Amino acid sequence: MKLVLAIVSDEDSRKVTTELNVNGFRVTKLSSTGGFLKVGNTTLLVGVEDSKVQKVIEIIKKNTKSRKQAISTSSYPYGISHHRALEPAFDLDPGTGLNDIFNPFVVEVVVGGSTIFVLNVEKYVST
Ligand code: 2BA
Repeated sequence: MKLVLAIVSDEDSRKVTTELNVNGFRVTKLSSTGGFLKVGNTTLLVGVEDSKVQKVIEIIKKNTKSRKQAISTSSYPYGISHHRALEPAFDLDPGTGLNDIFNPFVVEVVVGGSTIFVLNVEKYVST
């Protein structure tokens, strides 16, 4: 048995859980918060036989979509502005190279449709 742990956006969570239920999968939904953006997302727990893991992943992928989210560099730690995932949307001091030191600027982050982990389950008890 496996535990599929999937982090999805709040916007997609209803659709995903409904589709999983309709296909016979039991789901637990947890409210979670992304460590980077500090905004709410949803963590889904799905306990499933090994042979059905791929089906669960397909349903999650089919019912989630990636989104762009704009954030200000002033709201995350120094140094992260150089990360590959962050593209400046506009620069307050073009050409000076000082922009990310003295002026916060807005960057867009692509938040994936889903982040999925598949864990081995040692024991499953349901009473
Ligand atoms: P957050 O941690 O809020 O991250 C939101 C998005 O910000 C990420 O999207 C990624 O595009 C970007 N990001 C995250 N950390 C970054 C960093 N250090 N530097 C630059 N950009 C960064 P996703 O990768 O699609 O992740 C969406 C959410 O899934 C995350 O929200 C987090 O809650 C969860 N997640 C993703 N990978 C994880 C992992 N390896 N372990 C635990 N949770 C994870």
